[in-house]
Amino acid sequence: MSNTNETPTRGSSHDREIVEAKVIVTCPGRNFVTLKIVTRSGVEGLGDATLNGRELAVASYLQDHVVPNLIGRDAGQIEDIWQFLYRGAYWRRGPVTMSAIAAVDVALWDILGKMAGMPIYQLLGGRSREGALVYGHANGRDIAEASDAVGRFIEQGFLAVRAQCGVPGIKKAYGVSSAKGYEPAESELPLETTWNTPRYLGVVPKLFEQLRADHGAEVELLHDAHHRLTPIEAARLAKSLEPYRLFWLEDATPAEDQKAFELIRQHSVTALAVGEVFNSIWDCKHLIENQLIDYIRTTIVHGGGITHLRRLADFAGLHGVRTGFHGATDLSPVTMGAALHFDTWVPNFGIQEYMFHTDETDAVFPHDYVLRNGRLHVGDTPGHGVTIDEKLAAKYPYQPKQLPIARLEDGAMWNW
Ligand code: KDG
Ligand code: MG
Repeated sequence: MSNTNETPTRGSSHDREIVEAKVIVTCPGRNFVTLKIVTRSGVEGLGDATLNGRELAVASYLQDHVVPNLIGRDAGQIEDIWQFLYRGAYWRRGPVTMSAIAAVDVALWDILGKMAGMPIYQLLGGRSREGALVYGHANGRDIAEASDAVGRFIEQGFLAVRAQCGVPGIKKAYGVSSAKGYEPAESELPLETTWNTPRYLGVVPKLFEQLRADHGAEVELLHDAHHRLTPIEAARLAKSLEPYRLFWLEDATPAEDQKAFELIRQHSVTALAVGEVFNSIWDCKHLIENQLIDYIRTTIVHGGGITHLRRLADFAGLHGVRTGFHGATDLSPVTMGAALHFDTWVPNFGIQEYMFHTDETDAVFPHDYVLRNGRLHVGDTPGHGVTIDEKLAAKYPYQPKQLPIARLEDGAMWNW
């Protein structure tokens, strides 16, 4: 069998032997790293390994250290291959390792789905919901512009919208973009931005007061502080946002220090989300078992794939924490497809972030998920339903791009 669009027979372990694994780097508007695994019977699986601003590190990790280990293995042994790559490297965790493992894992789940003739959500245990509630990104240079942008999302049928606005005196506030899409990795060397927390803390409650006045009580509103605050500043912001009932306040403070969230919780009932930069269950163990957060943002590509995320989500579910997967445009449609299968199944689903990819990206990665009435729906294509047009991908060579950095007004480095 050579055509992966057909449903192959289940096959023996001989048929499932991995005969090829190929790393594809392409830049249809932004960089993506994709792993394609092929079995002896010709079944192909795709996994995303994109790590924004550090793409080539993961490409090399895969090409030089993972691919030689895959050839000859049984693609059906997803768990064993995961454990082999995690334990076998000796050097556990970290974004590069876990993104590489994720790419292998998702490609293998894709192959399994194709061999079984089933979409991945079915393999995970079946549908728990019709579609995954998503939130879009609205932003504006000031409060009025941001409110207009939220209004446009509501008109398009979005039920949940993340809102960011400019901060007076700050040239490039996080999440505020003049371009059509949000593409923060803009330049070969990092763009230097400045940051001023008191001014930010002054403007955000006013933004949400205006949004509730303009758009009513029902629409779900979200906000991302993007790691900018100290724990006590984060507590102050969370408390000041209580009257506007946010769906969540995201990344209020960097969570390497998981205990910092105790302080935020002591002062506020605003729902908290964190974890898009996490890559292991161990990064959020204290946060989850002490119920210091409400949503975990770690997603498939940076968190070791479906195999590890399933463990994380089950653990979170025990403690009343729901999923809210990262879904910015630097995560390729392959991650979005896999994440949506997970969202369709996972019992403790909360929400899925969704930003539109560019037309160029969509053309390189044809997919079967569709947006309807504020929810994303996966199709019933076996596997995760996302493919790659390799000829088209080859027309977009890698472009070195890094994320910006932030400095305080006195020049000291801060968190971007
Ligand atoms: O690569 C960094 C982006 O993914 C990040 O800045 C986006 O914070 C983000 C979000 O919530 O989508
Ligand atoms: Mg974020």
